[in-house]
Amino acid sequence: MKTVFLSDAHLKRSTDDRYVQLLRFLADLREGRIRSLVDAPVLGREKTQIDALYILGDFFDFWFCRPDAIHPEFQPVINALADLQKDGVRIHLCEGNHDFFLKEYFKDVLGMEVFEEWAAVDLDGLRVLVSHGDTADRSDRLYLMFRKFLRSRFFYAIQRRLPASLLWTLANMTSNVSKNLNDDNSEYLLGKMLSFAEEKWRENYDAVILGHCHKPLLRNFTVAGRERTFVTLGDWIAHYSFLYGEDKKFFLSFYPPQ
Ligand SMILES: [Mn+2]
Repeated sequence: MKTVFLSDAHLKRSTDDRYVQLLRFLADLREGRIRSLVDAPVLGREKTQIDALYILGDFFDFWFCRPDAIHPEFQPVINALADLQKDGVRIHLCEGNHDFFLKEYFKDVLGMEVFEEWAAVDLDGLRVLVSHGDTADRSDRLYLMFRKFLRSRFFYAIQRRLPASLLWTLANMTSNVSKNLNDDNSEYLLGKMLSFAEEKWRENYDAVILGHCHKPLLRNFTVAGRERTFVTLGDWIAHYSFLYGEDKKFFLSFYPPQ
């Protein structure tokens, strides 16, 4: 099983650098090119056709779209995902704190897999937990309540009654004022995520893969005689990072920007 994981592209405008780089990356995946340390020296081959792509949240900077009203800026990247899917790559999307209500389009229309918070995946016999990670800090009750409200039927009904163009404008405004993760904040989050992973080792997971904190990190631990892997995927804003998994091994990689 050859798998690529990424998160936190926060796509907004198709002319943004992160968006352009990501489209190039997806086109490379289609060609079987993974341009980074992953390829030739490590695995000894030139082409790597992947089996699955996991997008672990905040892929879009906002997502208030209906099957009949997709934000035009998102169409190029949606086409790129659909192309990969046509080639036989299974696309899995986890919702993030910026993009939710994804099922209606990605699952019901495009037939991709969508999960709202987390999923347990079997990768070559490894038990892997994948999630955006915004719920890893269980002590942040206020955030968890707000999250619940945003995903409630009530909020769903409200946003369905507003014209899509108005929602996009509002979403754009709120995402512009929402503060960026600073270093302290992201260190704190990382600590919470590691504790979350330790809990999961006790539930016999072999790997925990999260997004959200925007730090690219891979650490291996031996717990109860077994190797466990903890990964935070980084982002496509500053790092262009992704994780490649094959045959029970994980490689944290960086896409060379052009
Ligand atoms: Mn996030």
